[in-house]
Amino acid sequence: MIGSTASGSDRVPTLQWNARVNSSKAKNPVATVPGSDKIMLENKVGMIFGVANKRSIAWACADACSKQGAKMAFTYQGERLKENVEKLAGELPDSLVLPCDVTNQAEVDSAFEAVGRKYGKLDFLIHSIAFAPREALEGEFVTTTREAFLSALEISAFSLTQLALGASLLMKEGGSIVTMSYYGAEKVVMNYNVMGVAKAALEASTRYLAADLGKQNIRVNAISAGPINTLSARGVKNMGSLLTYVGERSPLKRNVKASEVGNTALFLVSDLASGITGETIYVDCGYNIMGV
Ligand code: 1JT
Repeated sequence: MIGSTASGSDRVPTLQWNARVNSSKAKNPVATVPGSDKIMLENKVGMIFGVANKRSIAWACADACSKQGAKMAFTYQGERLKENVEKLAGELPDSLVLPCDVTNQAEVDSAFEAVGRKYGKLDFLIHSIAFAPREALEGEFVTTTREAFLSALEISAFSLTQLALGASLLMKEGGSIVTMSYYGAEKVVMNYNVMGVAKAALEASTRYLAADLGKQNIRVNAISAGPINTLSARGVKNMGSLLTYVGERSPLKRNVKASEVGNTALFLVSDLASGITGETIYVDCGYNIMGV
């Protein structure tokens, strides 16, 4: 049990480990509202953007949501990733796999249409996509090309607005949208460069979308995750030393795990977060609070 229990009308939802979904061997146990014995995302439908392989943050989110009963559609970008995503999604009941390159509006429209046809509604969307040309994530920001700037901002930031509009048409009973950001949105992180500018736009978009969609009971939040060794991160020079640096300085003295980001996404898409919108929540082992 986590937290305290109160009785009668003072009863505040606390969290308890759910025996139904957590076997004693479960690597990443998940929490549910006690007393109810109900799973958190029963009858909920989600869409997950950004799975490349099993180490993806998007997959960690899907895994946490699936353990709480959600059904999900997965999108992949490019034929190269199709097989990976089909294999992973194939492990989950009632899943759907769709191609979706966010620079192609027709593909985005068909993805939402397919979800509408299969499930008849959408309850949550997890946006975990970003792109910048590799050269743009090295050296100085001042040399960023127009092309690199525009593609990074289009794919990493504009896509949230684009997907939020599509999702809102299917979120008839309200919903929750979660996106992934990084500390470089707020402070200069060497080499993060144009991605930092894109993530700043993404976090601001989160607030503007939250303001617009609140009247439809759609919440929009960002998770600012600490660095994680994913496929995207592997393409980055000196990722190993960044992980060591952050791991040594964070209050928890380690790097964050993808499963911890996944569990936070689960919380944000669940009713436990019903009062939270427009926020950027750090899931970074506390790194961002440190001064010197
Ligand atoms: C992208 C990549 C977005 C890597 C990303 C990302 N958001 C966080 N990371 C990890 C990272 C990358 C750098 C960094 C710190 C963390 C790669 C593909 C494009 C999208 O700099 C210190 C460069």
